[in-house]
Amino acid sequence: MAAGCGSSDERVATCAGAVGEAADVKDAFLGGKGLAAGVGSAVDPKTGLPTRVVHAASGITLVLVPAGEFFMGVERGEGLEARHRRVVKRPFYMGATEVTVGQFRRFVDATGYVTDAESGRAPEEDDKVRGAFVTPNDRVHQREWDDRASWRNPFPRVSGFELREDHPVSQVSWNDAVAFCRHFRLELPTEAQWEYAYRAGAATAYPWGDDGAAGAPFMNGGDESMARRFPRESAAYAYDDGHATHAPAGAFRPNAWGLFDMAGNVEEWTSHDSYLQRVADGLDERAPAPTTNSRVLRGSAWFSSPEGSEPWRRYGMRPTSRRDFIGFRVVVKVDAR
Ligand SMILES: [Ca+2]
Ligand SMILES: [Ca+2]
Repeated sequence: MAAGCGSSDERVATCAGAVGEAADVKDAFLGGKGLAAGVGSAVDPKTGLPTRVVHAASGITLVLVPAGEFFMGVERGEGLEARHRRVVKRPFYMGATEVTVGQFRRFVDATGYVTDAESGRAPEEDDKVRGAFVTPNDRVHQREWDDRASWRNPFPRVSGFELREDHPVSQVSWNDAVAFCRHFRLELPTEAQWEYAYRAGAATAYPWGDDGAAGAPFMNGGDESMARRFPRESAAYAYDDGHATHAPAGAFRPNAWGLFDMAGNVEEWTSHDSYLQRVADGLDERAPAPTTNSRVLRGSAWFSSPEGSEPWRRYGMRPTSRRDFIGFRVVVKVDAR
């Protein structure tokens, strides 16, 4: 619409009409999704959509991720992680942060939803019904089952931990994340959407360049604060980010597209229904039907290092799994052009 606008009176009139039409489409789209333009939002010239929106019912702020293409995976990788071109056909909105405890509480308050960890309806293992695997008080990497654990109490054995409303929600299964999304008419990102958004246009090994260590300011990881709190651990890297376990969402530097905590804090469920399959046609459609009882997690966690937070890393867990290092963020598809 911008090309040629203003070069004659007639064209100005045409362009004004186009602007009005785009605004109507934009408003209808946003309203239909329960979104409103966020404070300080700009307008994306390609779509006419605000670059920053708020989903009123959940309180989630989302940022506009442009359409485009990228190379997914890693050059030296094989099979599922092998480097391949990927097209993201449409822009989408993605949660600026992981879903927080407070946002998840809105869902629970509205629906009375009981998570897998609380109900035990989806056992993790035969003798592990209610609860979740948790971090012991003195170490991180040998988790123990605890039937008290849930999103309300993610670290029942870690003294001194105090849950905050702006912490990322954790101890939520894939089933719980999907229930949250269904209620609010949001979605989990596909693997392609997640990796594309994490890379944020960078063609380097990491979103912040080729030096993994330079990512420390972007993430809450397994730093010296973690090592001090858990005496049987050593820091995964030489840095003090000030947070021994979870950090409040959005506490570190965002990536180039305004997304926080893509590396670190909690790993994030994707919509990908199968760990084994990926869409092979180069497009960003949703994953094929489930073929395994496994779901894909993306991103790294509060015990990870920036070097270990490569964009291509993917992990498989059962849809019933819950951990204190697993959460999620949401996306909204953009249908308006
Ligand atoms: Ca930390
Ligand atoms: Ca994360």
